[in-house]
Amino acid sequence: MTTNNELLNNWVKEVVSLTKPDSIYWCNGSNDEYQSFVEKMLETGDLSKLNSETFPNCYLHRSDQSDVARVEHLTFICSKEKDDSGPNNNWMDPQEAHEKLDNLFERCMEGRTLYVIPYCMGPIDSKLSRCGVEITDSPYVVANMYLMTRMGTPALKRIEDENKFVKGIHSIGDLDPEKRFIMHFPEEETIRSIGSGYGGNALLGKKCHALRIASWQALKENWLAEHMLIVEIENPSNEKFYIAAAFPSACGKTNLAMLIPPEGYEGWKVKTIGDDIAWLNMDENGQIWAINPEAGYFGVVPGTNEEDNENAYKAIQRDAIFTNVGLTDNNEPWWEGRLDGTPSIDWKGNQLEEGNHCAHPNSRFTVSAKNNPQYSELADSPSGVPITAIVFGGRRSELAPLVYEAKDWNHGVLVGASVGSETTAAAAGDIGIVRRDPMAMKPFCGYNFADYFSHWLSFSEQSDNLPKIFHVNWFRKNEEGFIWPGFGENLRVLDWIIKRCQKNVDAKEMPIGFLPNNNDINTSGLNISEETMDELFAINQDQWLKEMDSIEDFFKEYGDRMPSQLFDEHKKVVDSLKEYSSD
Ligand code: SAT
Ligand code: MN
Repeated sequence: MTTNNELLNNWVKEVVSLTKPDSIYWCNGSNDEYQSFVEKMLETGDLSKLNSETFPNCYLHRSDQSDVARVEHLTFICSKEKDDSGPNNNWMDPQEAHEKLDNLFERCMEGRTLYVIPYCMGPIDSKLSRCGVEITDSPYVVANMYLMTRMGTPALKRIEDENKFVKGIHSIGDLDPEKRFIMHFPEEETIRSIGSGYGGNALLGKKCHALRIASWQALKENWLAEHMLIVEIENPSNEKFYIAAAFPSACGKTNLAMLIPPEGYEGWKVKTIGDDIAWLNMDENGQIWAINPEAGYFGVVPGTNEEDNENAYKAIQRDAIFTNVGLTDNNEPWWEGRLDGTPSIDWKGNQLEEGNHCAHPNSRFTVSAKNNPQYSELADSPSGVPITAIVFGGRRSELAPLVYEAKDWNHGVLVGASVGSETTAAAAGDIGIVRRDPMAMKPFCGYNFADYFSHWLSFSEQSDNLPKIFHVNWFRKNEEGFIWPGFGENLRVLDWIIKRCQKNVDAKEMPIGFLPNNNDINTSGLNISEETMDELFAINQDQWLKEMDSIEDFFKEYGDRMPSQLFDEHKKVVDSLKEYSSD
């Protein structure tokens, strides 16, 4: 044992006696250790080495073919009271869940090594950070946790000082989808996951800890754990702004966080604080500060290229683990959207056949945040960064305009709570169906959404210094496809958002919120006509009234626990939509 901490030792002993591993290894988090894990996996075939001239220190992992995404139907919140988990979660009685899992975990590590990974979500020296320990039998998980979190000796030291940590037990089991479960016990601050090696199911620091368990803790302790990127934007006057933005999985959070200013925006600088998760805390002046609890990116590979998102592309040229991509004829990773290279082998390891995907649509890269050319040093700042604006968004081919601003915080909570998005490959299930995904937290809120909305609303009573709230939609379509060019051009929209926060520009008051006045979105240098901009901002009264009906139906699923303020906000929008005519 490498710790004197009794709590940790006793827990590890307990897990050992249940799972019966052949050996136990405590991770120290060093680079040598990472390399030794890589070597081990190269031997077992868990990893293969990619072209070391063009992709130095990069590896390919092929997962089991049934294990390529999160599995929401097998993910449970096992709170003592069913209602605390809410209609937004699957629930199981904690005792029943533990019994079920004890059976599945029994002897599951026979013949394997049990790895103990102490980790810290957030900068090691930040009081906003929280620690956890993940026990796993997967070397792939250890290697990914090395890239994604601050793990090893410094985290263990903090755990010993605090005598407190979130407990995560993971085993790949026998990868049988019938015996796959991702269970959370919020009152025990415990996570138990078996049967999957996929990121969100197995890297327990990420969605399981930093969102599901942390959101529960945040409710009790008056902060917020959110599915948000954090981006730093400096304008030519050297003023800095920090924007936190929530979009569902695979809707471009990583790209927005790593945005490259387009032509005409010389003098602007963009840096990344985080690409997936933000922990938001209010200070004594009512200002919200955010930290990124993670230290690396687990990003969608397809679509990554040097034209659309050069930073992401550069970040994965070295020291990256690729999961479920294809291969070129010269052993480079290949994916749909790569601009060069000849695809040859698909993600399953077979000769690529016409009509098949080369990379899996949810293939991922894992890479340290420090590989990002625009990495912000402030990602390591213990106090975090002060948030200027909060942005919500979804993937909507119709309805939602390019951008609008909520009228105030409570209306902004309605806007966030109403987010709808077309489903993507990040979760198992049908793709392209609109579903409600409040604050992009549907798969990740560890408690009842009704309580979550109340918690969000409570901030307006505590501060009059809160960020402004906006909604964006990069994905509106016409007959020709996506109307807005997206990627770096999205800075044009953030530019307007910042001007609104600085009170530098007026806006049109519409039933759904404030919309930019004509020509206030800078489109100079963009090949986009005024008519097309009008299309991007068109508000269709009928469609919006239907949308508001569907939002109300969704809210009603949450019954009496729902805060009445949210219905008041909803009614205000509906009343004003009824008065509004599109022509
Ligand atoms: O859940 S993951 O973190 O693996 C990916 C995602 O859906 O955001
Ligand atoms: Mn995510």
